[in-house]
Amino acid sequence: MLDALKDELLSLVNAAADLPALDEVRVNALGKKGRITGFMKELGGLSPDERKERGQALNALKDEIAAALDARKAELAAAHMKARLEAERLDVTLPVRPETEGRIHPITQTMDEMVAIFAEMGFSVAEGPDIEDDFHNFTALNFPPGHPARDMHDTFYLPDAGDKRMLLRTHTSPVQVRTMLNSKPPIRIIAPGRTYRSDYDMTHTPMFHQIEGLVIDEATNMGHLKGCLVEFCRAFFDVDDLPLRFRPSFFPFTEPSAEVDIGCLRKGGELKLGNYGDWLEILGCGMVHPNVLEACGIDSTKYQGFAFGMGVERVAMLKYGIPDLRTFFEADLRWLKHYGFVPLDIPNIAHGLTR
Ligand code: 2NM
Repeated sequence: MLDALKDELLSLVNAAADLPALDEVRVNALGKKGRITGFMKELGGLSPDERKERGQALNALKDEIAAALDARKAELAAAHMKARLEAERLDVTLPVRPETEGRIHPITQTMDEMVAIFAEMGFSVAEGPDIEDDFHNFTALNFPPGHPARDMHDTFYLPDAGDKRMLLRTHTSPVQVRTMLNSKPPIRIIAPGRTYRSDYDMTHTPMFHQIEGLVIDEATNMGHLKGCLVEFCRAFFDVDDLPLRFRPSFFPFTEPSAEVDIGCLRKGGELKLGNYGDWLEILGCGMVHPNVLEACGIDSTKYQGFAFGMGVERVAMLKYGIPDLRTFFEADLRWLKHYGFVPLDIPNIAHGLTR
């Protein structure tokens, strides 16, 4: 009688066409109200000898059916996977579809290009938090308490939350501060990222991007600063004889400080970069102030270095002829389609940085 049940259950197992059907077979045989379980429940009414013999036979049947269920389950799972792999087959060697709409934002593209140039010169990329404290954003950078330079930055302060007044970083310099505090010279880093100042008009947005650089070693001097920036500007703007002019300036965190202009020509509303006699301001730089080095745990009698910073939007507008700053942050898809970059065109020195 158990042989007949076994044959019936085995044929049901093998006839199950998919995983849900197989599970139904399992429940009907081995579940709480299953047929084998039903026979198990009847064991209590048998004599000890009968119970022993019948119990062994039922256990053997149960094991055999369970094994058959497992085997069929593996078979069905493999068949299911094979069918899916066939149905969802992809040819990864096909070219990208021409209707692909996604674009890299000009800000991202510009920062990628800058990073590629500085990486080639041996710089590493450093990052830090957008929410900073007074020490990393101002104090360590030689802004004295109450100094007007702090107001100059139109700082966004966060609601007071106890011991430390937090703010949105007004420049990426706190990243350099953190790098100096957490590592030893020689240091050669760039810090690209978002910065915030409470300012909104034709030429200012409350969130904008900066890229800053920092080099520190025992004999780093202003000649190195100049060579580095000349090399960068010529590569970035793709003008071989692009002249640079260093004008004395002031920043709390550098001494001496300079503003850098690049050569240009203004004619009929157009702007051309090159050696034409006119000048356009492009970045700020200087030798890191000894007070900054000391605040960041670096011995200013042994080490010196240079730093520089520039606005990414301004430089992107210049390079790609984008006339209006505010359009960067309007998320207008038609604008992005026009000024954006095709995703697979990733800049690197070998392919050329400009197109
Ligand atoms: C600029 C201009 C000049 C600068 C200085 C530092 C630090 F942390 F080393 F002191 N970081 N960035 C710096 C110097 C930034 O931006 C216009």
